[in-house]
Amino acid sequence: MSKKKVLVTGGAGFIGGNFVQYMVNKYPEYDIYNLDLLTYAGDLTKHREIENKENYHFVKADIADRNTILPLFEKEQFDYVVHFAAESHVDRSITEPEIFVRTNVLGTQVLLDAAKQIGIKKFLHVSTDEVYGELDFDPTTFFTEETPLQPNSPYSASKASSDLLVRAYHETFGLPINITRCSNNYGPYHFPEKLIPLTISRVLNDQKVPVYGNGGNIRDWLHVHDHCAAIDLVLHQGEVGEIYNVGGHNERTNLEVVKTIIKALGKSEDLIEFVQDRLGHDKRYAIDPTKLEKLGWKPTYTFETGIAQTIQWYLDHKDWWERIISGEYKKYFEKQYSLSKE
Ligand code: NAD
Ligand code: TDX
Repeated sequence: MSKKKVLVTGGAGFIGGNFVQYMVNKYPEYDIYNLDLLTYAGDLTKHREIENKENYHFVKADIADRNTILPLFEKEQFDYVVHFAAESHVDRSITEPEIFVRTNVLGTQVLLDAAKQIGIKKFLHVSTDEVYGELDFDPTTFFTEETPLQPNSPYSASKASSDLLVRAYHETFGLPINITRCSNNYGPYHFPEKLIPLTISRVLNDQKVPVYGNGGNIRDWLHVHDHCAAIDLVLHQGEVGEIYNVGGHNERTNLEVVKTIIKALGKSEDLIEFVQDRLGHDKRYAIDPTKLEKLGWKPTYTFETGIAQTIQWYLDHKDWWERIISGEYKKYFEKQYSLSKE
């Protein structure tokens, strides 16, 4: 019997990269194809330990390039698609929205056409809780799969648009799909433009940490390894056409997150600098994961165990993030933030 072929888009990024490693190691009987354009957020050095394995393959391609994607699907006849590739940073979507529409909306539509053309067994679209908009600070309210879509940033609007296209390909063409919507991920290989790795890397370098507004906005944190297990479960056991929220009841204010990291690294809270708030900054995200739990998912990390593991990982992999925060990232950082003297 021939091996099952799984196409993972965005497998050089943060979550897709962790998922590729998880799948290559867990399923030697599958061929895992990592398709990635290698934008600023893509990096293949993270795959040194798996890159020579027989069941790992890399394809450099743009998901929005129909002339490449359609023939690739015809040639490889993938069984499953797990779609992570996206522009993922909210702040960048505020300064440069256009690329978010091209990659997240058009790119998803090209993949859907390709998947339809070859009769894919399952198209799993990785989305975000940000498509639901924001919650207020009432701790008894949560996003469920029934919460109406009300995206507030160009990023979340582009993700919601892609979700609707995925749903429409299921309704119109019977494409076997799932959509997962997860809360904020953190863990190994998180790109240091995002709050947690940005804080760890800057605190380790005794640099100021920019906190937007008063730091009171709340995010629900999910360790990336728990997210990978959730996607594996939905891919294999998710009911076709269904949406599953992924989150682990780990709500923290941004200020709590930053202070936790500073304390763990034995540094001073004087490193915190309150800066101008993000435009349209969503107040609070919080996921109700009951539907996924009924399918059999349970997170293995609490925020405390997960953040300790993550901080240790950044201490052990300084070479990885130091290389990233030199180069193009430096220019981005200077443009995005104006901080007092470092
Ligand atoms: P990331 O920015 O770290 O990685 C994105 C990857 O996609 C990169 O490797 C990049 O090179 C690739 N890519 C970008 N444009 C491409 C294109 N046109 N063609 C092919 N590849 C392209 O993102 P992430 O944080 O790993 O997020 C992965 C997915 O999960 C995204 O769809 C995001 O919306 C979703 N998500 C992320 C989080 C989070 O907390 N990071 C939470 C919820 C949902
Ligand atoms: O410098 C900062 N200071 C700050 O206070 C940055 C980068 C962020 N923040 C705040 C904004 C948010 O309230 O921290 C919180 C987390 O910010 P990000 O790490 O940028 O994540 P967020 O905007 O919540 O979006 C993330 O989770 C949902 C991912 O980047 C998205 O791809 C995902 O869909």
